Amino acid sequence: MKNKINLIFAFICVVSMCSMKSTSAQNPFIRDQFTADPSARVFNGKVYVFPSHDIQAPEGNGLRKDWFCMEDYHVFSSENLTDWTDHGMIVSQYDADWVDATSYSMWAPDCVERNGKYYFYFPSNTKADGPSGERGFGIGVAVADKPEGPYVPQEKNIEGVHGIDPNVLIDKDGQAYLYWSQGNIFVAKLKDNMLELDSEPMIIPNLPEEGLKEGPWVFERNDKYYLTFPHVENKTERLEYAIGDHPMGPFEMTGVIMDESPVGCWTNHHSVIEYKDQWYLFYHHNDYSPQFDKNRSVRIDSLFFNADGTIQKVAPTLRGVGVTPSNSNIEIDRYSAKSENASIEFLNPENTFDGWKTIFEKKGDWISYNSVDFKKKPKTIQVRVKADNGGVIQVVSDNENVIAKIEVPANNGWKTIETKTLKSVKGVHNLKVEHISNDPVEIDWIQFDR
Ligand code: FUB
Repeated sequence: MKNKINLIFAFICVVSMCSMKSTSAQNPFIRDQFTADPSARVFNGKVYVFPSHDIQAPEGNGLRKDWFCMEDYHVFSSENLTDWTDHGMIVSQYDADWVDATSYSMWAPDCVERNGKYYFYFPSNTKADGPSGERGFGIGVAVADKPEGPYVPQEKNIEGVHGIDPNVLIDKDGQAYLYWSQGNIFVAKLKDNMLELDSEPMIIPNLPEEGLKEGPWVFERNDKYYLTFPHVENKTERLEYAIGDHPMGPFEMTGVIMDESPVGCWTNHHSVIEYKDQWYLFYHHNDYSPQFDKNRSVRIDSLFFNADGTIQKVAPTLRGVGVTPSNSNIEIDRYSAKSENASIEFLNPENTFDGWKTIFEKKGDWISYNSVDFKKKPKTIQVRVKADNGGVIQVVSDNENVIAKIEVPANNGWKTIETKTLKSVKGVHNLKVEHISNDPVEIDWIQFDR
């Protein structure tokens, strides 16, 4: 009996050690590691995100310092798109017999559910002497009983598939299709076992001929099939789409979902899901690594369709999606809008994962942050702030009530100031933080009733 109790205790400890919770309704939404190529899926009423896991090339093994470097995958889940759980590492390059474990090339994956099993598709460089005997990028599958794993990789990669960026669509009639890229975008039917091709790979025609195409993501809505993919039309990737009446096409090029990164992040890679009656675009940007665009971070924004089924272009935001509880850190640097002179900088450029701060240089600077959820009327506000000469800021709600005025004493370091609120608010509100004094003020976060 005692042994049984010890075993249960050990199991609970292992499970809780493997799952880390963090709150972020803002972009980027994974805050402690680089993540890219987010494939989002809805399983059992929750959103699961299967991203690539960018790292910096380890020293001493001859890897290029200026290239993608990925050793393993984690999976993340959320019910509200605000609180994210990291379920830990699910597959690494050392787990699959066919993977060249010196290549660090675990690029963009995908995962689908069929008959209660979870099929995780991932590309990597193959071993010269591996089970398939072929070199180059192959795509393998790992299978689990739960989205969080444990996943068991198949011994061989999928025969007949050479390339990267797997994506799987299971159509309404139960037929599964595998899409991938290698210069062009390919499609083939999958057998019911989800592990083997059931048709010859076909290049999808009628897509742009010039410029790299990769990262296919196919979804169905109102009997139309959307083939979405990153494409280099000019200098860097932008997200484009084509529409067809069948999973294998023909598809007709229709438009752009997201323009090129304004700061030159070379890749973008995305997925599209509907969750709780809202469509979302998951994509990536190099938020935590502005100097090196192969260390990326995943983001979410809402996506909307026009009445004719075309997709409205998505403007990337820092605010992201979901509501932010009023009693959590409200990172106003992940703003909804700001005045021209309000600026954002890293708190600590040496460790960008520490996050950002808002800088108000002049009187009248402001920043707004939407969808803060006041479950209770707040009595106090806390602000982490820095102001060498002191200053005053105020927080205004969307009905123009000044909720709080915060007098910041002169100080030369970060301080958390607490002040009583002036007006009560309840429910979900958009907030505006305004600088109403003359000297510079820097803000890390605000919070109510800490
Ligand atoms: O993450 C490595 C590669 O960069 C992906 O496979 C591509 O889609 C691009 O995002």
